[in-house]
Amino acid sequence: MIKAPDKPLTSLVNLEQPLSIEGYIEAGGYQGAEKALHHLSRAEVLTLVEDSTLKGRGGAGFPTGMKWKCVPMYEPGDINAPECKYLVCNADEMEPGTFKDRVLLEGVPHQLIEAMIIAAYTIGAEKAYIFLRGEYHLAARRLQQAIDEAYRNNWLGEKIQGTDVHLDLYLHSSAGRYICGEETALINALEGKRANPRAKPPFPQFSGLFGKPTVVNNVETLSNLPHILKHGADWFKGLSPDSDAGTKIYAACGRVKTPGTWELPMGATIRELLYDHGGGMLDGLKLKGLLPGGASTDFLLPEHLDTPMDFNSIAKAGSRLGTGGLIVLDDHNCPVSMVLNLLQFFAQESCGWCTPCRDGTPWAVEVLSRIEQGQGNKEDLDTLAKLCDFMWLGKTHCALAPGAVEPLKSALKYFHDDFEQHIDQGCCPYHGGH
Ligand code: L3W
Repeated sequence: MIKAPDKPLTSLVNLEQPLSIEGYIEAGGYQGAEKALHHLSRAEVLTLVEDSTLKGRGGAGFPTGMKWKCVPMYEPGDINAPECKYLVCNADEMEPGTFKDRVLLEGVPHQLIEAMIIAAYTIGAEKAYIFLRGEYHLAARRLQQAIDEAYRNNWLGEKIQGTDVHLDLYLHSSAGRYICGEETALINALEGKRANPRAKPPFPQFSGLFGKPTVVNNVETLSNLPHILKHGADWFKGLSPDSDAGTKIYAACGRVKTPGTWELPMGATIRELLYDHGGGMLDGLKLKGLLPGGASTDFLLPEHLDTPMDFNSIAKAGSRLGTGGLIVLDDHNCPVSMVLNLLQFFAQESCGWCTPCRDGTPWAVEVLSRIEQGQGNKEDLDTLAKLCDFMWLGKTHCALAPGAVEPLKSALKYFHDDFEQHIDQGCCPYHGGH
């Protein structure tokens, strides 16, 4: 009888030396894939994943089963069937303040490969790609080593473990742009094109890589699959007391005592993360605000500390769970300077396709720089508010500019006095000007 782990994603993580395929199998690895390939039909695996209510962990929280269900399925011999379908793992982890997938990529690469076998089998893909952040060199080495081991042990390639299932898995290291984390930009990059996002619809499940049905899932999302297969949908739902099932790899960074990552039941509160795991603020500093899920989320305040870190609760508090990586702002750090720093990142990473993003993000940088240097005026605050509207959802080609707006808009709301003080005092009250 296998004991079901309460931290399934990270229980086999070893960042010094990840398990070889033999070690992973000895620890119960590849049993989920074995069950799927030998004992369950594609439709049964899909039902299991739908029943688990697993939601995407890359930032948007889209239900995984629903995404897979969109992929057209064909009977053998159907002349309308595309000659190829693809599975892509989005491992382009570049969101500022987000380093959760890295733990899984470096610490337990076989878990991801097993997960991809299960996902590819379910959607009927025979080719799969891991699109990896360019700077993740150690992860690249460890993943390639694990892929080679999986081929040697017939967990990849032809007739996997004596079945009719075939899967080729390729590792692709990104040339290094944040926008490649957007699934359609990622697909363009894989095709060797400039990484501009495509218009959606069509969603990749219908027309993705090389125009074929393609599923793109995040590393953490996929890594849940072996465990759901092994222990079932009810076990997965029971991991969390919350409406969102499973665990979540949360993180905290900023001036906290012990920054890091922790796998906890979905719905752990911000307070638990920050104080029980992150050790609280460094001595002498007070919490002023935080971004709950990477740089492209709205600020929350100390009054939100008891909010559960799940999709609905964080949305009700006025932000997004995003990647679950807290970026903490303390009372000795200038919020204007922090938002300027984030906007500089987004301006640099804009693909330049649509006007609101191409022109709006550098414009916001210009205005924020002026305010931070003590050369701003009251009209600049109106300009920033107008820019937030100009770059909002529905007016842009993809989510990059609206993501950039989230910390800016919420900083203007919550830290308005700080903006005013810069203007009134003619310098940064935190840094005393430049
Ligand atoms: C079929 C529909 N499929 C949506 C699918 C869609 C995609 C998934 C989520 O951005 C966010 C972004 C970042 N029929 C569908 C459908 N889908 N409607 O569901 O789609 P979407 O458009 O809601 O989001 P997205 O474009 O995937 C993700 C935010 O995450 N973020 C950034 C994370 C960054 C990383 C990283 O560093 N790699 O994870 C943090 O919050 O701003 O808003 O698959 O096809 N009707």
